[in-house]
Order: sequence, then structure tokens, then C-alpha cells
Amino acid sequence: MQSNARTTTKAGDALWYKDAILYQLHVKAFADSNNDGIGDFAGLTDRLDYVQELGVTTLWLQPFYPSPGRDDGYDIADYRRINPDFGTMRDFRRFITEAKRRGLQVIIELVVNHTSDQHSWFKRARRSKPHTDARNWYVWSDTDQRYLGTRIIFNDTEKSNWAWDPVAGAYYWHRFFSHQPDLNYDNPRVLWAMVQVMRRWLDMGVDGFRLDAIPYLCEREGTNNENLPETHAVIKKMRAALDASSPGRVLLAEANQSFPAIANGRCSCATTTSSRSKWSPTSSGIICGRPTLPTRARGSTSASAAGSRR
Ligand SMILES: [Ca+2]
Ligand SMILES: [Ca+2]
Repeated sequence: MQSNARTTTKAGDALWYKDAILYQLHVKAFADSNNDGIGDFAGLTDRLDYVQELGVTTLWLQPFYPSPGRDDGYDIADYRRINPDFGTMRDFRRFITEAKRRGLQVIIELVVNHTSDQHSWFKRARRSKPHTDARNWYVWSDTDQRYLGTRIIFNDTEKSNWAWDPVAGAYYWHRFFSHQPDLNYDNPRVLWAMVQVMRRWLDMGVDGFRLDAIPYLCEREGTNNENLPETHAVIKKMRAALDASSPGRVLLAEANQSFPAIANGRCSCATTTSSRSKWSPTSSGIICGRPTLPTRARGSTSASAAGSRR
């Protein structure tokens, strides 16, 4: 399976993303094969000819993982499986096979900054003793007064970036909804686990990842906790891991940060904007597979970002 997937990717065309025409979709909302009211992979597969006729070269799938559905699937409860409402792993493999048969690339969404509070990693962490490895998969504190220089992104619903967990007896950090605890990228096991998740999907034939909420990976006191050098270091490690095992795959990042911060060479992946921070000249729309940024691909990514939920 692994070798087939890799040989059917445009492995010899490392710059395939430069002139890619992306079509972003939610599997659940695209095509329903069994008339249960929920789109699914079988339905999407049946309509690949239509997608191809549009001139699309790359599909960008929004999250399709098991999820309690409190943030449209961006609250992932299991990175390694398919939401059963959307089909089975067999359906996913058939979708990849049929996409490859038509020469279509597939990028899947991966939310790496945080998980659902229903993820087994968080369930384990909150039950573990303070300062143990299992607890430290997330960002904990005895007080909600750390990182006070950090803005609240979802300020229409959240009053703090900290939430009290009665199970752990501590506060946990969340840049988004309080049911989405931030993973702790100061714990190398977290990065290792996420790279394993990436490899799982790469081995199944996907051509890259759209990395949600990528500016917020690391936290440091006295900063705004966005776009930190430590976060770029993590992304570069992700990029290096992909290059080592799966050359030619792309990272496409939601990076709603100012362009100079990205253009100074700290970016290790492509960027798209957030719908919560409208597209502007200071927002970059760059897609790249390498740390060195190309310039000619900006238009294609800005177009792909136009329909982004985030
Ligand atoms: Ca269905
Ligand atoms: Ca974070």
C-alpha cells in the first residue's frame, strides 16, 4: 500500500503545488452516497470526474476525523481514523486510489495546535499526575494569570485562554474554544506523535496537509504567543520529517500573521488566511514545499483560501 501510494504521487515533480488549482471541500457537505443526509467519501469518489472537469488539480479536504462536532470537525478526537458518518478507511483508500487515477492531488486538513477535549491524549493527561510525561502533552498551570499578553481569538465565546479542569485540578491553555486544549509542543513526544499521524496519512497517499492554527504552537511568557521562533522551529522539524520520508509533499498553513514575519525566512510551509482575519495585503497567501518561499504561487493559494471557514 505504501509503495503504491508513493509511486502514484507526482514524486518526480517536486514543484507540483506551484500551479495547483485547489478545490476546498467538506466531505460531509459535498455528496451523500447513501441518502442519510451526510456527505461521505463514497459520494465524493463518485463525483471525482465532475471535480476533474472543473479543471481542479488538487483537493483540500476539511477535517473528516472522529469528532464531537463542537467546532465543525476542527475539534479532533482521533487523528488516525475517519468519522464513521463519512465512511470507512476502505472508502478513504478507494477515494485516494480514484483520485490518483485521475491525476488529482489530495491535501488533508490537520489541526496540530490543539485537540478535542475528547481525545484520548487529553483524557490521559487530565488523569495523570502533575509534571508527568502524560500530563505534559498539554499546557497546564496552577493559575490563570500566565501569558496575559495573549489575545483571546474567539472573544465572542471565551473569556480567557485558560480553562479550569476539575479532573486535573489545574488550568489548561486553549487558544480557541475551551473544549480544544492546546497540545504542548515543548514536549518532544507531542511532535513525534504528530509526525506519526502525518506519516500514517502520507503512507495512504495524501500529498500534504493544510495545517490549521499553525501560528499558535508554542507559548512563551512576555510575548503575544503568536508566530514565535519556537513555533517556527517546530514547523521546520515537521518539514524535515516530511522531506526525509515523503519528498514532494506540501504543508499548507493557516498563518494569519503579518507578511514581514513570514518573508524574513522563518516560514517552513505555505500559508493561508483565516476567515476571522479577513484577507488583506498584510496577510500572505503562499504555498510552498520548501523553506525558501516561491513568489509565483501566491495567487493560487489566495484563491483557495477564499472559501476557508477559518
Ligand atoms: Ca451519507
Ligand atoms: Ca499552542
